Amino acid sequence: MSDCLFCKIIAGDIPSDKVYEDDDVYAFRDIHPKAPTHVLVIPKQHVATLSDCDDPALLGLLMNRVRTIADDVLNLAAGYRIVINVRAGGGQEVFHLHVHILGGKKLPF
Ligand code: DGP
Repeated sequence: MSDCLFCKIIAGDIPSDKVYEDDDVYAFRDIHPKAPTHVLVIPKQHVATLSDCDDPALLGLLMNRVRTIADDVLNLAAGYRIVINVRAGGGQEVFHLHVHILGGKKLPF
């Protein structure tokens, strides 16, 4: 989608600190980290919000990649948190589905 910030990051039109990429997903460090490790995992297919995605295969693939990236790429062996903000009321600011991975310290509830 031409006016989507995260689609522009995937395309390389906006620079990002990439940690992982394959045919289906792209992962990069959040520009405003809320933890020592804060990475966003996004599907390459443009989906605006979780509520817009009625595709079990895509959501399963996304979660599978999240665990692979957290455990095998970021080595968050002590544990981590995943967050998906849904729509403005849920705190979503960028309308391209993304999973936050937060870790690198003991996280408060
Ligand atoms: P959310 O509130 O769930 O929509 O989270 C959006 C996140 O995206 C927020 O934590 C900041 C991050 N972000 C926004 N713009 C950029 C950018 O240009 N580059 C990077 N790396 N992260 C961004």
